Amino acid sequence: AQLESSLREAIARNQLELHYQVQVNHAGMPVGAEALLRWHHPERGSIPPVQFIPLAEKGELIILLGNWVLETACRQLKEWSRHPASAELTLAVNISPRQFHQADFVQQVVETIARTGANPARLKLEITESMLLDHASITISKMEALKSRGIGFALDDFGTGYSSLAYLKRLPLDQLKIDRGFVCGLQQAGHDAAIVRTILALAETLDMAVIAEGVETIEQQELLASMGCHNYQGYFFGRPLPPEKFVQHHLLAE
Ligand code: G
Ligand code: G
Ligand code: MN
Ligand code: NA
Repeated sequence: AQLESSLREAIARNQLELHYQVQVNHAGMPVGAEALLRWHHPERGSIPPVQFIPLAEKGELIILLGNWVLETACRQLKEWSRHPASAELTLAVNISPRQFHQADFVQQVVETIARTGANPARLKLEITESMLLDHASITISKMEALKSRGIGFALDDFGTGYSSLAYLKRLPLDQLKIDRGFVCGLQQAGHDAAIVRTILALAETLDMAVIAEGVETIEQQELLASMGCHNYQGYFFGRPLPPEKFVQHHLLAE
């Protein structure tokens, strides 16, 4: 409860910030970013999202937080659109289940895009398997309403949940994100390499793009490339960075 009231304050007092982690293509060129929330607490320093997002998700606070994230991300997209080096980047935003299941979620997204002038074709919403299990037909119609306006969808942490293939086929997804747990285990004996191959084959069948998360070494990147995965995100390519550093480090270098 203590944390909850200070989180409310954090939103009001500008203690929140989005950091951006680069996503690269086969040539290592930046093609997009994932927005990741950071909280700079005046006394407690930097509080990682795992310590406050699950808490916010228990109540209405996640709606406030989610709207702040969406608004900030869309403003960032608008800002990037002004400069040739960043104009083509896509921006992935994590959407919590509770936020997605709000009756006016589609309207919120559409209004935020209109208000900020962001290009919807550059916005990607990251959802997770767990939120797809209930209310299938409403979920699909919401996704389709947003897709018809150009917004993309990525399925985060893919492989860790329980989506049936039949269900996955019905969803208008653009991209599967291979969970970093599988990338981490790629070089060890075990099933992770086989799972990654299966995800890649599945994505091809369903005509979805794939990105591997949590790529930390060149060996992992090369293995993934040899399996046919050509988009990557992870510390090997860059940590999440505040907006100015993201541009300096990834777009203005060389
Ligand atoms: O940035 P970090 O690796 O610490 O993120 C930890 C977790 O918090 C991840 O599961 C990530 O998806 C989640 N997360 C980070 N930023 C956001 C956000 O803006 N909204 C939501 N709903 N989750 C986020
Ligand atoms: O659940 P989600 O995929 O949204 O979480 C992304 C989280 O993964 C972020 O908190 C980010 O900081 C973290 N992350 C990004 N790249 C790497 C990586 O290469 N290794 C590890 N261990 N974590 C990473
Ligand atoms: Mn994510
Ligand atoms: Na993930």
